[in-house]
Order: sequence, then C-alpha cells, then structure tokens
Amino acid sequence: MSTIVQNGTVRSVCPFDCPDTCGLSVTIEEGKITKITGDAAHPVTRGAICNKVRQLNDRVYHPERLLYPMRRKGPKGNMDFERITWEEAYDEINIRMTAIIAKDGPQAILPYSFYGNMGVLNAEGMDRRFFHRVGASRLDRTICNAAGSAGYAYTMGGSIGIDPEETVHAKLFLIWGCNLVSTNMHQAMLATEARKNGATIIHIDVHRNRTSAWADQFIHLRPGTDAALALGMMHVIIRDGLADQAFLEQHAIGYHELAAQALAYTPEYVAGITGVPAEQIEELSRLYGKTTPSFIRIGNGLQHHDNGGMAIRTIACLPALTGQWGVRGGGAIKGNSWYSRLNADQIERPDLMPDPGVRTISMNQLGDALLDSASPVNLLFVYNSNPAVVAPDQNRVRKGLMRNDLFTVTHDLFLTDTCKYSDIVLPATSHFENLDLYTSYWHLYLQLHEPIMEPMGECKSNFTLFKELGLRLGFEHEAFDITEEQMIREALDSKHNSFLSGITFEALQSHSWMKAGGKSLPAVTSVIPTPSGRIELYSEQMLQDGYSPLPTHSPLKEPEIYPFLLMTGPNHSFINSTFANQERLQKLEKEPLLHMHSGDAEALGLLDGERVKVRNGRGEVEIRLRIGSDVLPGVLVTQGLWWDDHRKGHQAVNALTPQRLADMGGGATFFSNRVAVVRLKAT
Ligand SMILES: Nc1nc2c(c(=O)[nH]1)N[C@H]1C(S)=C(S)[C@@H](COP(=O)(O)OP(=O)(O)OC[C@H]3O[C@@H](n4cnc5c(=O)[nH]c(N)nc54)[C@H](O)[C@@H]3O)O[C@H]1N2
Ligand SMILES: Nc1nc2c(c(=O)[nH]1)N[C@H]1C(S)=C(S)[C@@H](COP(=O)(O)OP(=O)(O)OC[C@H]3O[C@@H](n4cnc5c(=O)[nH]c(N)nc54)[C@H](O)[C@@H]3O)O[C@H]1N2
Ligand code: SF4
Ligand SMILES: [Mo]
Repeated sequence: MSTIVQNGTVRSVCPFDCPDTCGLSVTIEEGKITKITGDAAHPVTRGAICNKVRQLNDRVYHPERLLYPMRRKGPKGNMDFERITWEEAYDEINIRMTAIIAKDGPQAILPYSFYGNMGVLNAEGMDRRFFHRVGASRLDRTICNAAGSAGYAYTMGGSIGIDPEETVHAKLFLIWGCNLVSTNMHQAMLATEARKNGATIIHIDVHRNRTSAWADQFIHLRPGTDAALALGMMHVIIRDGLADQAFLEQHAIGYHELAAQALAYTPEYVAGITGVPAEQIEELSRLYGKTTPSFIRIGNGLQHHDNGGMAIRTIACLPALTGQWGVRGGGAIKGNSWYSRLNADQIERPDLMPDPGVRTISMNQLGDALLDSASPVNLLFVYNSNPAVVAPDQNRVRKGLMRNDLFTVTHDLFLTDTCKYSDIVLPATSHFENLDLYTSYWHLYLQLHEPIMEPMGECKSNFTLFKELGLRLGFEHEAFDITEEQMIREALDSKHNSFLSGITFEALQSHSWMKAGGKSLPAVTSVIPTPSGRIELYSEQMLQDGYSPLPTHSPLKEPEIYPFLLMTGPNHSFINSTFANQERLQKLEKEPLLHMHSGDAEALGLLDGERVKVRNGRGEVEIRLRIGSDVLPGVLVTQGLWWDDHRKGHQAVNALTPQRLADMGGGATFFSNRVAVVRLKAT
C-alpha cells in the first residue's frame, strides 16, 4: 500500500497541527524528494502552501534527523547518548514497565503526546490503545483549544461552524484573536477573494501583527477583555433594533435573558474594560448588526487566558443575534471537527482499560505531576510533543524531568530539548513514510496518505512502535496484530456519524480527498447538537456545571505583582516548536523579539534593540526589545516557541508561563501571564 516511485509527482498531505491540512504535490527525482508544492486540484489548498512546508524536504533529509535508537550515557540534561538496537530499546522499556507496574501500579506510567503529526493512526490510534491496555494514567490533552472548545460547545453544541469554502460569500469578516495570515493562510485567501467582491475585514487582537497589516481595520483591545467587547456589541445591536427576532425565535433560546444581561454593557462601560474607544465600539457593532452575510473566525489566542472559555462562549452568541447562521457565507468557525468525527472508541479502545477510573493528569500541569504528586509518575513516554519547550512553567517541567527515579522515553524525529532529559530516545518516521488518515479541524475534507518514501534509517512510526511494544508485552493479537489499513477502516465506520457515509478506504484511495457530508452539508441550524437543539444564549447546562448561564466578562486571575501581561503566541515560520531547529526558517525569523509600547519603554529607560530580562516568580528569559505601538501600554508580546540555544541567545519562553487552568475544559492559560522587565547589564 504505497505510492513510492523513483521519479514523478505524487500526492501527499500536510501532517502538521495547522487548520489548513493542505493537499501536497511532491516531486521525486531519483528516489529523492526535490520539490513540495500545494496540490492545485485540492479544493481548499488550490496550489498554495506556506513557506515552511515548501521546505519540508530540508526537515525530512535533515542531517540531524534521528535514525536509530539511543540510550542515555551521561547525566540527564547533557545530550550524551549511545546507539542501541531496537531489540535493546524494547527490552529495556519492557523491563522498566513491568517493574514499575509491579511496584507502583500502571498509573505510575504517563503517556505525553500532542499533535506533532495529525495523522489519526499516529496521533490517536495505536498509542491510545496501547496505554489504555497498559492501564496507564490518562493524559488530559488540553494544551491547545480545550477552553474555547468547551465554551463554544455551550453555545453551539460542539465543534461546528460553516464550511469555510462558503466564506467567499461573506461581506464582513471579524478575525477575532486569530493571527490567520500566519496560522490559517487559506482562510486569509478566501477572505481576500471575498474582499474583491466588496467584503470588509476587521482584525480584533491585542497585537498589531501580519494579520492586522492585511486586514482593512484593526481593533486593538486589552488582553482578556473580549467577552466584554462582544457584550458591548450585543448591547448596541439590541438597543438599535438590529437583532433578527424571527431567527432567534426559531433557532435560539434565551434571547430575553441575554438582552437583559447586555443592558449593563454600554459602549462607555466596555471602553473602560477593553481600552477600545466607545465610538469605535458603536461603529463596529452597527457594522456587524447591519451586514449580511457576516463571518467570525474565532482564533485560539483569546482562549489561552483565565477567562478564555467564557470569551469564546460569548463571541459564539453573536452570529445568532443577527441571524447569520441562516445565510450562505454567514456564521462563524471556531473549529469544524464535529463533521468528521471518526469512530474513536473503536480505534482507541477504552474498553481495554483494566481500571476505567484510573486518574487523569492535565498536560498543562506536567511540572506538578512530576514533582508534587502523592503517587508520582515514574515512567513518562513522550511522542508527538516537545514538553520541555511547549508546556507551561517549564522550570518545574525540567526539574521533574531531571528526577533520577523517573524513566523517560521520547520518540521523535530530532533530538529535541525533551530528548535531553530522556533515558531512551527512539527515531520516528516522517509522515511521508507512513500510511495514515487525515481530517481537518477547519475544512471538511478527509484525506488518505499513502507512503511516498521508505522509512529513513531505522525509524518507526508511532503505529508500529506501539503495535510492536504491545505484542512484546503479550497483549491481545486481536487488538494489536493489525495493519494500518485495518485501523483506517475501523476509523471510518460511519454508524455513529452520517457525514462519513460513502467515505471508505477504497473511495479515499481513488479520490485522495472526500468531503464530510458530501457535496451538500445541511444548514448549521438543522444540526445544532446542544441539549435543546437550538443555539443556547442562555445555557442550563452551564448553570449545572457551576458557571453563569449567560455570557459575562470576568477579569484575569494572575496576581498583579508584576506590571506587564505577556502574550507568547506562535510565529510565522515555525509550527509550535516544530521547525525551530531548521536553519533557513530560523534565519527568516531572525531572533525572538519582545514587543513593548514606547511609553512603557520610556518609563523604564529602555531602548529599542537592547537585550532585557523578562522575569516573574516562575523563571526568567533574556530577549531583545522591540519598541513601538504594536502593543498597548502594559502589554508585551513575543512570538515563537524557540528551542534553548545559549550560543544564539534563544530561550524558551515557557519558563515564564503558569500551570493554572482556564475557566473551562482544563485549558491552558499561557497568555494570562504577568512579568516584569529589567535592563540586562553588560551585554
Ligand atoms: N505559522 C504557524 N501556524 C500555526 C501554528 C504555529 O505555531 N505557526 N500553530 C498551530 C496551532 S497548534 C494553533 S493552536 C493555531 C494558533 O493560531 P491562532 O488561532 O491564530 O492563535 P494564536 O496565534 O495563539 O493567537 C492568535 C492571536 O490572538 C492574539 N491574542 C492574545 N490574547 C488575546 C486576547 O485576549 N484577545 C484577543 N482578541 N486576541 C488575543 C494574539 O496576539 C494572536 O495574534 O495555529 C496553528 N498554525
Ligand atoms: N507559550 C506558549 N506555549 C504554547 C503555545 C503558545 O501559543 N504559547 N501553544 C500551545 C499549543 S496551541 C499547542 S498545540 C502546543 C503544541 O505542542 P506540541 O504538540 O508539543 O508541538 P511541537 O512543539 O510542534 O512538537 C511536536 C513534536 O512532535 C514531533 N513529531 C512530529 N511527527 C511525529 C511522529 O510522527 N511521531 C513522533 N513520535 N513524533 C513526531 C516533532 O518533531 C516535534 O518535536 O504548544 C502549546 N504551547
Ligand atoms: S502548515 Fe498549514 S498552511 Fe502550511 S502546508 Fe501545512 S496545512 Fe498548509
Ligand atoms: Mo494548538
């Protein structure tokens, strides 16, 4: 099952954690990948891909790629390894696992993974099955969109928005807490097309960035105040009689309660919270209230705050207010994964768990789990993730990883900062080497990926690794001795999700991509999966879960010991910490910068371009200062999850971020992070 050729052009899929999930066209010459472009025939990719992935062959053939298993030789943290065979690696892992299970029980084992590869089999397939069967502690995978997804679901029932291809018909775009020129470029392409037909694009953000430069208007607000802004818009829309009563009556519940709630959020009151002038709030609200179709792209940025769940729950109420879900091109997208739900129970097999009540550990609190727990984690198995860089409160994470009585296995393509602390390092294939199935959390196409090259060196996929480990531990052949193709067939079982009907392994093989729901997706209003089947402006479920049943604004929680709020989001040329070790992409980003308002810099006597120390009670990071008006006073922004590189002066910013959880879904609070900035002497 492969499309491996010596010469020619073959189809592939982009495997990274990016909403666009592009179709790729890969040129192979004499058995080597020489060119990667966007698939011109793919209905959403339309031939365009980002610069990062155009250079994916740099990554695949990178001289530092891991090609064989290794065992730690020197002390933890030193990157001192010796080559071993897979046999030796498997034996050592088996011996350690068996001993730890006998002594401390299986909950002393913790998998730590995220979406370094979005392929269903390699991200949430055989690995999940394996750790369920082991009886390991469960990992709450909440580092990315958990708070916002929970918040959005209270309003809309699930991760359900409009088909992004329809957004070309919109006349107004609110790009809200989303840096989509960098993080969702095909939504920017669709909006640019709509703009040619007269659409206006408004960016609502705390940072004037690439997306603000591309948009027609920029609304600069204070971090963590989005719910207040959305309520202010509702206030004006309702006050001025712009709400669509007929739509609300038919498709929503709680309009009158919401109207009463929004009464207090006058533009003047909201201006005081958000920093957005009252006239600008009036203008934005009237434009949104009067324009049809209007579309909101809700990003991940605003939900990495203490109040992120409620912020997104609140914004998600706006399209209903003006009846946008009923109009072609109108509505919103926070995520769309509800449409392509696979048969998760069948692939992950939670039924194999010896104790379904086994504890769950938040991936946002890895530091605490490794250091403080009454029943500690003694074996950590990392794959598809780089927690030493991406997890919050990194000094605690790394202190935990340094524990001598912790046995850490990391499976990756490179010697990441996490590998530095690992006892065994295993080489992973790139997605080009694997059979897998891809869904998108933004567009609606499912894509089959057949391998286009042989595995490099001794690399193994996650699927193969956990299958082989399972069989060595004597696990049931029925569950572990299966092929990738069998698991894809299990995943596509459409009994529980009618949007997948007709999407089979064979059909995907011949079409390359197929759209969930076929050609005619039903209107959002006919499938709303909330308890009431309607859009819930008032949510009884929220009340039961201990929240205000109505949208509301609450301030951020970080004690105000330090003067600045620091936002540390993704940059243009990396995907999280992936690509940060590639020279050409590093060069494009130059170096991490700290954006500060010129008034703040003046007050502190700091100069543009000087290196400063950013610190709080959790850690400190040295970084170069960029002064201007891209952020408001009291706010700082730096972009990119850089690996530690002391020669180049790069330091991972998560030394500063909190392990505190957001208001909903156990989400991360990377951006509700207070710091001080001091001059770095003698540089
Ligand atoms: N190039 C690139 N693309 C990526 C990624 C990457 O690392 N690099 N990562 C991928 C992943 S995993 C994800 S989750 C997405 C993330 O991509 P996005 O959804 O775009 O989310 P972020 O970039 O985290 O934040 C978006 C914006 O929110 C702003 N922001 C921060 N706090 C607030 C606030 O309180 N209110 C408002 N209104 N705005 C705020 C930030 O300044 C930023 O511009 O991108 C994916 N795509
Ligand atoms: N301060 C701050 N921290 C953040 C964020 C932020 O905005 N600010 N963003 C957060 C968000 S939204 C996210 S999604 C997380 C992302 O966190 P992670 O999912 O950990 O993302 P990456 O840093 O890209 O690490 C993925 C790793 O998986 C490896 N990998 C790729 N393919 C495979 C494979 O097939 N098998 C194996 N075994 N490994 C593979 C890659 O080489 C890479 O080292 O980071 C979070 N951390
Ligand atoms: S990273 Fe995103 S935009 Fe770039 S090729 Fe992959 S899916 Fe497309
Ligand atoms: Mo993410």
